[in-house]
Amino acid sequence: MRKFFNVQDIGDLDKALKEAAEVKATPFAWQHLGKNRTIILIFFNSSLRTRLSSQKAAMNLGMNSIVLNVNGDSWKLETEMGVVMDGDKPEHLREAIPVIGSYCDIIGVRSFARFESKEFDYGETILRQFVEYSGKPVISLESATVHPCQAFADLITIDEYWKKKVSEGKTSKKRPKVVLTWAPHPNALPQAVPNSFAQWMNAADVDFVITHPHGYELDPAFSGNAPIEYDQMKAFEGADFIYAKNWSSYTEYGKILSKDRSWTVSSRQMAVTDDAFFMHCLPVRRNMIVSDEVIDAPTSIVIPEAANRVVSAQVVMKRMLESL
Ligand code: SN0
Repeated sequence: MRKFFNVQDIGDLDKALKEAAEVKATPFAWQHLGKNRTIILIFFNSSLRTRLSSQKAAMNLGMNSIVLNVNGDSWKLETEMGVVMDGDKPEHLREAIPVIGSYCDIIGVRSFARFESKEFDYGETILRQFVEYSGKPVISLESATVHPCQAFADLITIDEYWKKKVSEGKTSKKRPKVVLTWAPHPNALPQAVPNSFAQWMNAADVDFVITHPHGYELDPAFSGNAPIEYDQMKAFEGADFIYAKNWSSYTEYGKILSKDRSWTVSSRQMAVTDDAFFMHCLPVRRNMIVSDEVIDAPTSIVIPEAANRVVSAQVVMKRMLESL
């Protein structure tokens, strides 16, 4: 595997889920793969889970990891071509990327959408330069349009909890109903998490519904044919998994169109679900995205979901090491 951006990069999902279960059961069984190998994790933006779970996954595989916080402890990097570098950025990506590539075997990159230009963001301008100039396999650790390590961990979590629900005889459905719901937030957030979640759920064996206020339609390249239900209560009916997330508008790019707190996930909406599990990628703003009551309930699985970030990252790194 040379890159991990989209669901297609992981191939067959059943196979990937089986591999995830093996990695989870015996995390240290592939330490030989990472011996004398190094991953460099580059962060243009803040992180808690991605940084720690990626490092833990690398350690489980016997691999060294180096973390670089651009803007914090390195030179600020220029990302646009053809500019006169007379500002505050002493180094260009064009040199920095091949240098980073020469020090490692795999690269992970976090670079959020900047909302300065839709073309720059949706062209994945930064990530593509890493692919082009590093010569190394590249993992998106949430880039401008996607967060595949999160979506893979979400799929693993849904698979686990659905199997549990089926085995406990708590459902007679063939497939789980999974609902992605927009929820309010004070700031303009990227579409990367909902884009990837939609892309992965469209590829998975689930009934997938998206609900959001008008104007929050995602890029159809990611949302595909998933039904959009503008009535949140209707969307929640009979759901098995509620996946909450805020995002800013894609069509009115980067704009906040609503802060309507009636979209905050609370026991009012959860009451019409089929005793649904609550999910969120974290960090989550309590009582904006979700009420304390819902996130603190036994049906909230945000912590096991975050724990599975190690598993998804490890499967991806393992496959990359195997193909070196
Ligand atoms: C990021 C996002 O894409 O929405 C990362 C999620 C994994 N979230 C934030 O930036 C939240 C920041 C905030 O102010 O709550």
